[in-house]
Amino acid sequence: MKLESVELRRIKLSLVAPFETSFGVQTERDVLLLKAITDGGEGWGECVAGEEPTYSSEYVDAAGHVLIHHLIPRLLDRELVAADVSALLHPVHGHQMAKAAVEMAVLDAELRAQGQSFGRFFGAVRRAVDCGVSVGIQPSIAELLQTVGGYLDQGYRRIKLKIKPGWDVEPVRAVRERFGDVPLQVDANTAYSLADAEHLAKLDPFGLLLIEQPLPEEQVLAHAQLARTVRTPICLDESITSAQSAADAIELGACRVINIKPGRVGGYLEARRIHDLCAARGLPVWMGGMLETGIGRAGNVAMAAMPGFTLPGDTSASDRYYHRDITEPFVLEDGRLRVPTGPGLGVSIDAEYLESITYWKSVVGRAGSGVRS
Ligand code: OSB
Ligand code: MG
Repeated sequence: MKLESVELRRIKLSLVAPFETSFGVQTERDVLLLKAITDGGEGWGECVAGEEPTYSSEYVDAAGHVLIHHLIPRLLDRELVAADVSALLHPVHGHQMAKAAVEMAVLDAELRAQGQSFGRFFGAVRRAVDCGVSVGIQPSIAELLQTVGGYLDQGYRRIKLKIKPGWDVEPVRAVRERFGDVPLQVDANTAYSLADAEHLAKLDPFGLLLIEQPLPEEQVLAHAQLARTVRTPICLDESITSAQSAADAIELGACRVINIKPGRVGGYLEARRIHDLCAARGLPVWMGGMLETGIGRAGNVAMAAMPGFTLPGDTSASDRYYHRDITEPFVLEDGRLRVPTGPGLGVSIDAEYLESITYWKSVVGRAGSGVRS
């Protein structure tokens, strides 16, 4: 297959409610989307980088820049398949989210051309995946209980509470008291230090499924040390940026569970390697989320149907994020989302709506005669 050009666009989508984490509050998403134009048809990719470099060092302006100037030019006008992309991009350090977006677009084009779905390509073993929901930090315990109750009424099978110092033990206690033994976990997004070990151990009596990324991303060994004081299983998110870092973290005893986000690790193919590695080591994995539109959600839901994804993911329904998605909406059915079965991502883009929320576009490659923006 030959990649002839890539169309990049930025869209703005308001979130249905503000989403607060230990690193900030988000009220809208500014999403970078890619359309790969190949000699065998088109494919779509979504970049999960946020507007600011607060979850990781990546951010959407930088992702756009590195794609236009350093990544896409290495892929244009040569015979390639999606499996070649990461090796061709290897000389560029880092920028996993940008790399993941272009690999995804090429993979979608390839699978659409073959008439094969992402699910079939990944070896999906279920037609629908169990869904959890990530609940942001709330202004009060009362509002937290109302929000969690609403999601449970909708059928979500697992609740994840965002925590930070000052908002941790009390919200967990309140949710346990009100909602009993609902599957519950927490995510600190790196907000603690090893000195907080005794404090975090106060979460142990609540029988949480896991505590996600309590310490800074580079402090992998400290997570192993934390695990000597805290009995709740530690799950890593930010620290895992590749299959190599996953293997190292497991070997060190830094985590018993891994949150797989294809964007964070450089793409679906590397994410699949992490799934396989964890399956071989007996670690459960689950599909993370980055507030994706229907494009990213389609790929994530397909991958979450692989056998090792034994815990519910942060793969929530479209209406948990957006009033109107850019694809047909993903709808919760009995706490699950159905895995798309059509070719490639298996979703169609609402072109007219997409155009109406696009505020920037650029084409790299033949159709754009170089870089245009
Ligand atoms: O840490 O998992 C995280 C959203 C943005 C950035 C980081 C994270 C999250 C979420 C939301 O928790 C997951 C989702 O519903 O997409
Ligand atoms: Mg997380």
